[in-house]
Amino acid sequence: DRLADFLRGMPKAELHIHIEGSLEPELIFQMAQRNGVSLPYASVEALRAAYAFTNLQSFLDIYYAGASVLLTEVDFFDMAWAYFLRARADNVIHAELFFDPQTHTMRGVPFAVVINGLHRAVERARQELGIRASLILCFLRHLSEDEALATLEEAKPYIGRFIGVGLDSGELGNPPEKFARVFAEARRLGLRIVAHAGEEGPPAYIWGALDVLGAERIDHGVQALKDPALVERLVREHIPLTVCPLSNIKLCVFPTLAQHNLRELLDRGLVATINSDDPAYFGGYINQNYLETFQALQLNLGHARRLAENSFVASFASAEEKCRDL
Ligand code: ES4
Ligand code: ZN
Repeated sequence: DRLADFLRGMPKAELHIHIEGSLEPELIFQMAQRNGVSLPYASVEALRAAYAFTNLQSFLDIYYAGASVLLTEVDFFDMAWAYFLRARADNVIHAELFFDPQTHTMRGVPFAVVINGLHRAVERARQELGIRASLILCFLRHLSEDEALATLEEAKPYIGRFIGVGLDSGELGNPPEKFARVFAEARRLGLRIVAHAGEEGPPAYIWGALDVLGAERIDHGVQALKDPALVERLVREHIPLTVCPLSNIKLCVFPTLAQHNLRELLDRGLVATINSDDPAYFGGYINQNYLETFQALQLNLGHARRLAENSFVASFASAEEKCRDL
């Protein structure tokens, strides 16, 4: 229909995409074969069949297994390039990609291999696809703060190749306060700050992300509605939420898409955006997230314009770039 065509065609920004979560099963098997990595799944179909999650941790176990095939700079380039081709098809003109260096350095893959491969894809996406992209380094919150600090040290020679830092992986039991020192150092370096908070965790984790980490944007944040004082703060300070509807359903954060709170987030004046999170695992890229959410929540053309506008407002593009996007 006309609204669906409008959603597909409208220029948009994607602000919450884990590049390792864009690795499709076909590419996982291709890389396993060429790198001589053995997988605990017999086929693409067997791997896809394992994508039945009950919560965040049940997903993360398979997500880290999938990432184990990434060994060379070409692997990281190919993964990101495949994402950029999908992004172009969805009319994404600006993308901020999360990457998890610790998932790779822990396996002996040098930080330089990871960032150089991703950076080459970012450069080529700008030149050949007209997509403006940048990288955000995420610390794994199930690991220690000392390990995050060591990762930030390793990243310092490449500080020009990423724009900010984030915090991802298992949220419950790993509050923002655990990472106060590493985020203080990141702020001192002039990096932009985001954090996953309020996906499965309580509103207190969103407060912590803002007050302790200095987060400028909250990834997910859907639990904010449980705390009216927090909602007031997020609205007053225009703190964006990067919401990922299909992810929330696959990880059982909401029972069904019709019960998702995106419409209410928008109605309350929050700067909410729609994103794909881990599209290879959650059943769709960004346009699929828009289309299914609009259908389930009966959203309209006004919501579409607002969400696209929010995606550019919430981005880390420069003021001049935003002016052109809007
Ligand atoms: C993630 Cl959905 C989600 N939540 C937290 N950490 C993640 N890493 C990749 N996907
Ligand atoms: Zn995420």
